[in-house]
Amino acid sequence: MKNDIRSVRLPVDFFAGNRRKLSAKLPDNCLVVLFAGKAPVMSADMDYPFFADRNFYYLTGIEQEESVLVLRKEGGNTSESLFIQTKDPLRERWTGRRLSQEDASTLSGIDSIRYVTGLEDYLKPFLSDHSIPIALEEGVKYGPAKEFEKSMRSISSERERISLGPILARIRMKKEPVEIECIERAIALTLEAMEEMCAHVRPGVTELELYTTFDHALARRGCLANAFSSIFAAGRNTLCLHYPVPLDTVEDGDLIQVDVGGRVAGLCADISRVYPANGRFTERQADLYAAVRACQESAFRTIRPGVYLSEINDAAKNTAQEELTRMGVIPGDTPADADVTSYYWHNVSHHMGHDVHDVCIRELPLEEGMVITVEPGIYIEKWGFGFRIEDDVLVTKDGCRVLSAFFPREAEEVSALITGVKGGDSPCQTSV
Ligand SMILES: [Mn+2]
Repeated sequence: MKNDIRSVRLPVDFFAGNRRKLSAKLPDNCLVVLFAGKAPVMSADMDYPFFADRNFYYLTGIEQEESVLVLRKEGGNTSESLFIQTKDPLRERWTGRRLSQEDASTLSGIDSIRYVTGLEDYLKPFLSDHSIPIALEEGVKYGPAKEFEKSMRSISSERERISLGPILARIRMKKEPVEIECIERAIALTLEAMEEMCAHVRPGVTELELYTTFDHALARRGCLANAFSSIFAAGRNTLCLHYPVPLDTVEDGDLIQVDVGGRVAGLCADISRVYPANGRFTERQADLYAAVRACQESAFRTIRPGVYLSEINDAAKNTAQEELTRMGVIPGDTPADADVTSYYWHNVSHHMGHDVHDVCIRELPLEEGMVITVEPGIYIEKWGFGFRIEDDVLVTKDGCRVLSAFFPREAEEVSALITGVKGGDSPCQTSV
């Protein structure tokens, strides 16, 4: 296997650097309190698997439940404290090893590691002084961050609160080179698994076999938490964008929409392809394929620093309108007929990073070093199918670089991948 990602981690300097970036954007005298979170209850005594808040991970490199980061900026200096669960041999017998203070310090680069049982006492003097602004995550839907926000609102309405979300979104939008390397690695991982899965595509296979083949290929390479739940949808199911339960059988003549992403050191990939079950596109399918690819090329041509996500979307949507008119799907003789939104269901781009739909401020223009997806989709209900083709791009000084360009994307290449007739090598380069 080319890509074993079990030991890939972001370096401790990365997390320390992120804390410095945040601190530089905060006013003096403020206190940051940020929670890793807690696994939500599924039912009875079952929890969902725990997944640390991405802002928390971005600042600490720690993924352990109930951890809390406290930063105190005073006189231009910022002191850092990380609170973690206490060691508990009985609990650890059930739920696995907890980090020691030394582990937590090594992973995060934070010297002061304390136990979360002491958090309340530690915060008391700061919280009783209402002149200290509190920086926190607002609008979190559940868990300790929500409880903390509620208590901050109730104990003092006059205290200044600083919302960390928008500040961290601005920082996270611009990727460090080490993050881009991990994203490239996640893309390579995804495409290796996609290639393995493609060997199973044929009429009569189930969506489930393709789904599990893909996820198994990721897991074997050490990726146990995908960027998101893999989407495998055949035939009419392609008309459901986030098709959730892949149990149907693939029929001869069907298209199969695949929308998948691996994750490396927390960073995501997000790639979509569409495959003909029997290896051959029908004329109509090929026509739509050319249309969606044309939309994608319009988007690629638009991307450069200074451009807004809405402009990329306008470019792709205009091409969709032209292509739908060319195909005769939109008659184009009245403005009402020409309503492209009946076929163009979603935006073409989103930022991608530690979250697959990464935090961002959509009103800010693109800058060099940002990573976005380009995923135009056209869905034609009366034809019984529709699809998107999705690649991930890095914004460069004067345009963009398609990070997933090395993987088969043209109609003939895609067909060749299914029929096994190779049109050439598809090397999966890795660089981390
Ligand atoms: Mn996407």
